[in-house]
Amino acid sequence: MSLPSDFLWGFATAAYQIEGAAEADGRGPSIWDTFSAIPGKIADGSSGAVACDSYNRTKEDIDLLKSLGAKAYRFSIAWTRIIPLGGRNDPINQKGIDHYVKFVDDLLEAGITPFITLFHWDLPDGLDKRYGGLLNRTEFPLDFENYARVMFKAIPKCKHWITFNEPWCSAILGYNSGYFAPGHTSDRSRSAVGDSAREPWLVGHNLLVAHGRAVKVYREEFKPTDKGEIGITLNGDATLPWDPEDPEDVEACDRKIEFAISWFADPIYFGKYPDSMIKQLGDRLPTFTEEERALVQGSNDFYGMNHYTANYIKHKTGVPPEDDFLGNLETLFYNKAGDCIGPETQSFWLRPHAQGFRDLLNWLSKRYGQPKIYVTENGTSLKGENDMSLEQILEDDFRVKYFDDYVHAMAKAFSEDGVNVRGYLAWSLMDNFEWAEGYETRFGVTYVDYVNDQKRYPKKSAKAMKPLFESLIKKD
Ligand code: PNW
Repeated sequence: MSLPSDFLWGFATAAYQIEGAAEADGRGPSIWDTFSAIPGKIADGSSGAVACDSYNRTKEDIDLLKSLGAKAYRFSIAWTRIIPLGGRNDPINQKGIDHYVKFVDDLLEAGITPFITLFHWDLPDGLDKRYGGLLNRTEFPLDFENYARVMFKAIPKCKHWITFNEPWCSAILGYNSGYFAPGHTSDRSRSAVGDSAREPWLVGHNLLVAHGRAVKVYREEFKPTDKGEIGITLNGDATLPWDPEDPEDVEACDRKIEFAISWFADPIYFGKYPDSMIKQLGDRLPTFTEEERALVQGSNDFYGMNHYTANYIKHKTGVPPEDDFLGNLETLFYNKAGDCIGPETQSFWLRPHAQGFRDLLNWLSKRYGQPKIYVTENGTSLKGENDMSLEQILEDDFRVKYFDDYVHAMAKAFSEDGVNVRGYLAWSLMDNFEWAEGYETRFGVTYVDYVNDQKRYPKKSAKAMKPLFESLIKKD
């Protein structure tokens, strides 16, 4: 079992989750600033206004990465720092650009390869107010294209670009459950703005087209000289049948992955939506115009894979349209025989099951013709971590085991199954604003003391990463 000698490993974060400094240097508000301010939306009533204060601690963060031996770092750019109002005719904020240019210079100086995510959910609020943000099929892709071009031009030294992080989350959690910004949902108990049955599919479509536009710009205007690569990051859980004897449960396992991953990956690799989605959603799923299809098909230089957990899948029949985003099935942590998929964590949706990672890597590789894969997120929260003493927190054996199991599963996928996985970014470099869960759920390999000056303390899992990868990566 091994990984190739040029394998890139490191850690990942996202702007709104770590930067803080919400008012600094001309930053504009994003939909997450607006959403966090609404009482009841964030578990602990918090926001990303201060977070880990990483905007002001770039040196400290780079020193941390260096001390952990990281070869790569994935972070996102806050669009609101670059174009505070968001649009293609709105003013550009040079101070925001300068910040990220310097950050990349400093990373490279430290020998760390940057992976930049252009959009990790913090849409400029101005665009949401002006034309409905991600719902706008004509304006949004053009404004994203413009912002992407500004960044490609500013940072030619970055060789790994990710357009969107987890469009599934923006579409479903933002426009179906309302659990994420901008909080659209038809659920009357959760404020009932928007149309959960239709909006998510339009948002997904618009994100795909915006991705395609940015990729076209990169390939035509920058890639020939900069020689970098660009792709999208998709989230997806592994699936196992609730009853392995029931062909409908077995079939539902693929359908679940299609509704999470193939929703985006099929148009990107094949130029069309999966049949299972067309069948279930009918005319609620937009159809590609010829121009849109041409933009989207073939638009990945690599596949960015975010992966955390697995579920047992039980098929269903006849669900109402507002509840069908999973693909007419139930996701469970127990199977028919009563086996449990994995131990509890602090996140209701996450239970470790490393074999699922290997299986899903194989599933992706087979369906999409062995694309180059970067694992752009993988990690876990830990049950009750927020209530432990610092001493206990720093001994996070549960997380050490999670990474050990998952990274070994990935190394087997590479060396025994022939999956072309070339990089791995653990989520996350440090504890941070865990969206609707606030600060009580911690995903960091580094503990952040939010009460005492955001001080960072690497946990055992942070220090375990270098020896883990060194034991697997082949020497030249
Ligand atoms: C990812 N779910 O999000 C994100 O890319 C990160 O920003 C985030 O901090 C990390 O995973 C840990 O949650 C997800 O509810 C958030 O299924 C929620 C879900 C999945 C992924």
